[in-house]
Amino acid sequence: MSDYRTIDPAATEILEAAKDRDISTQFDRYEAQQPQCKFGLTGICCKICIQGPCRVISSKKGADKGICGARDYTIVSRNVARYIAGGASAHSDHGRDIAHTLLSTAEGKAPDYRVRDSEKLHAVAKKVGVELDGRRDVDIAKDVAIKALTDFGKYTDEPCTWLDVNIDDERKKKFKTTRINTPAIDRSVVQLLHETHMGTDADPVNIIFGGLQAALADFTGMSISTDLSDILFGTPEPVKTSANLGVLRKSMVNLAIHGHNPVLSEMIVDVVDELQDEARKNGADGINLVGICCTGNEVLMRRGVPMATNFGSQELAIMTGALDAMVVDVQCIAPGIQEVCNCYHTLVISTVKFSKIPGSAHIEFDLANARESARQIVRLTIKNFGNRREDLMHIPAFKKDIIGGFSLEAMLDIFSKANPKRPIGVLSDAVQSGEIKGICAFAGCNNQKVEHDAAIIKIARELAKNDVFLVSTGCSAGAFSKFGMMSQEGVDLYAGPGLKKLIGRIQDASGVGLPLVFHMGSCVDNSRVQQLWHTLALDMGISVPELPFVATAPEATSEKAISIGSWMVAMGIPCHVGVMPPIDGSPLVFDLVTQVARDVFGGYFIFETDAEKAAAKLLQRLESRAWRLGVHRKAAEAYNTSANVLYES
Ligand code: NFS
Ligand code: SF4
Repeated sequence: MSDYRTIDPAATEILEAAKDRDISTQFDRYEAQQPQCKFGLTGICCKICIQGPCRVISSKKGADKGICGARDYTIVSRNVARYIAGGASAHSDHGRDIAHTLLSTAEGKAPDYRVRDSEKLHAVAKKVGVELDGRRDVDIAKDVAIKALTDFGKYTDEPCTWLDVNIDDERKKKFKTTRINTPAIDRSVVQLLHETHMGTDADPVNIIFGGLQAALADFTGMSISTDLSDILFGTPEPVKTSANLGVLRKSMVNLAIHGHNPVLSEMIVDVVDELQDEARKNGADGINLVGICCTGNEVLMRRGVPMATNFGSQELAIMTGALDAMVVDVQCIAPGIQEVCNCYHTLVISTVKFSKIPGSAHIEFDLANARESARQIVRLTIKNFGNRREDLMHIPAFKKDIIGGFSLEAMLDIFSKANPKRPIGVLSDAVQSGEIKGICAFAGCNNQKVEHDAAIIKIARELAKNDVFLVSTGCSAGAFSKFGMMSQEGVDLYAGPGLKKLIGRIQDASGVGLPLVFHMGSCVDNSRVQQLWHTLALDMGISVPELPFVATAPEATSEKAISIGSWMVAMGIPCHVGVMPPIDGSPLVFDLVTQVARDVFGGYFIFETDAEKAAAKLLQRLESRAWRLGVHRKAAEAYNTSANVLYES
């Protein structure tokens, strides 16, 4: 591990340059928090009522229960469930905002927005059962938006539309028999908070299943978010850009957009062009827009905006002294950024009523007047350019070229050049023939408990070498973009022979330069990852738990990461997490999510903090699924029957 607990050369350079200044970052504060409380680390601390905190030790008589009598398994499962409720709230509230924006757009109440992707609108409308024939796009959009908003609060018991239309019959049946179908997003979250209230559910199995229902609500919310964002802002297509702190420009006004929701950031991208002259008049060479975290991913995917950095190093973007403003909306914005600004001229501008940081500027984003709000933000940034301190400027020279923008639609379009009749067959045939071992999706965050970006890169290189096709979202995608793994160069350097052959073949047929790791978007775009495995399984005539498809969050951090992992498991995907979440205080809950889940759903969690071992485990899971698939396919061919639906052991 380096002195600075990061493998990112730009981050190391900034931390080194600032080491004599009294600036606290997440890297320092992690050290300051050591040792962290073991009760909290293992999940056996309960603060759900104010008789607590109760800290239980199951082996110690008298201390083995909370004051109310709650045992370790109740406490651990309640804590985990509440993480999921938090994650589902964040993702789905984001989705709700996009749905409101689409509705307001259709009703003429958000005049600065329009439906940019009519094709996607029609595809989504068809999928969710909105009438298309002879209707105008605004009317279709209105019905789609209302249908999406209905998924949040309907009072009937049938599953949410955006869940039901996106999964296969086998999963529908599974979710029905396990009673985790979510009938309404808000209801599932509220019910889970109720279920985990002091003195309601004490049964850990029941609580975990309640958690899974909320996790499916999380999935529903993020599917709405992806679909409706594509309708409003366009479905991503391959786009070239660059990543890491070297994307900041010394002589330009540098504006970073950080957070999650593309409603604001898309408008900023729009107005930046019209305000370039104002920046020039103010002594700059123009405006340079860069992204951080998932807002960064959203505008990278659709508009090719360069990615400055990911979650773990967000404060370091300010410590370049070159950032004139950081505009933030919601989620994953470290409050510590404001304190760093005390030493630099950077202005933090918050934009959402319920997401403020003491000391930062606040310009409330107004949907009805979006363009004007965005102009105000950019103008404030231009003005702040004059407050720069040359002596504090330090832009690391690290920057990598990347190609992003791989929505499933874009991938299938590219694949269609190699296989016009069955585009997805490009990938499924490669799995069936053994050319590749399977697919791995990298998701999730940075986590100070481990070396910044290290495990993400290490596991991916190991899997690529072993012919695993890689896709990524979120801050994992941020890591890959900074390390040149979302470029053609990445294929040359790290792909094994089968993977190289496959990517080369698609590249030759399509004429599109392809990366080692396919950037599928922000964290809500894990819905795209789900659609990828869903499409693959349908094409191969198997169920998801049979598919050689795994997921990993080497640096999972947020509640959202936990809810994503949980619905992936419920959908049938083995899901590795590289940081131990607080559940090992209850062996029962640990077994539930790592073992029992496998029997019930086919998916399960794999907790492994060692990157090398994690890669080996993921490979082993892929190989065992591929082997079974081959055995069943051969049997099916020999006896002219369909392939067996069987979970792996
Ligand atoms: Ni996902 Fe994206 Fe990053 Fe983690 Fe946060 S920005 S929504 S939660 S930290 S990947
Ligand atoms: Fe303690 Fe029970 Fe209250 Fe939790 S709910 S803090 S275990 S008394």
